Amino acid sequence: MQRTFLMVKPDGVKRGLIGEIMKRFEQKGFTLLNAELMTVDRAKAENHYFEHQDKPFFGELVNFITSGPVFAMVWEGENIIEVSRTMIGKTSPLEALPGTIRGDFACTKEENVIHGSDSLLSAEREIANFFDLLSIRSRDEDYPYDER
Ligand code: RTP
Ligand code: MG
Repeated sequence: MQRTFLMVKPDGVKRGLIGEIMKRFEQKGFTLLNAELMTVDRAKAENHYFEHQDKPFFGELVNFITSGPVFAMVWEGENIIEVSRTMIGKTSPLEALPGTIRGDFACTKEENVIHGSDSLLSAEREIANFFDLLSIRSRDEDYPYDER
């Protein structure tokens, strides 16, 4: 069982897409462990996207993520990191296929509705950046979260 960090970005929140996006992950059979509507300060945004700190779009990316509330979520499920990335679709609108979240709802590379962790390591790091780890419990009581 894996956990991942998914976040409806400010454009998705403004456009009223939270329900549509949550519905897709619920219908897939994944389990929601925590969620919060929050504004992201610059430190948290820079930490979240630290791997892109030397890219030319880094400043704009941080401006965008801090521009309005995001809906931060922790989900759990079988191979959820890879499967959720498939459900989200490619970064480029030229490559994001219909049926994926970005394919259906985004047409720019910058304002692309949703973020999803891309590896086990980034999932753990991103969850810890946005949530108090003690607030996230597996729904399966027989599988203590701190033994994973
Ligand atoms: P994310 O991290 O947000 O889930 O997106 P991703 O893995 O599909 O894409 P990534 O390469 O990690 O880029 C992170 C976010 O930066 C913005 N971006 N802008 N202007 C550009 O060329 C450019 N490239 C990337 C996008 O918002 C992308 O989601
Ligand atoms: Mg990424």
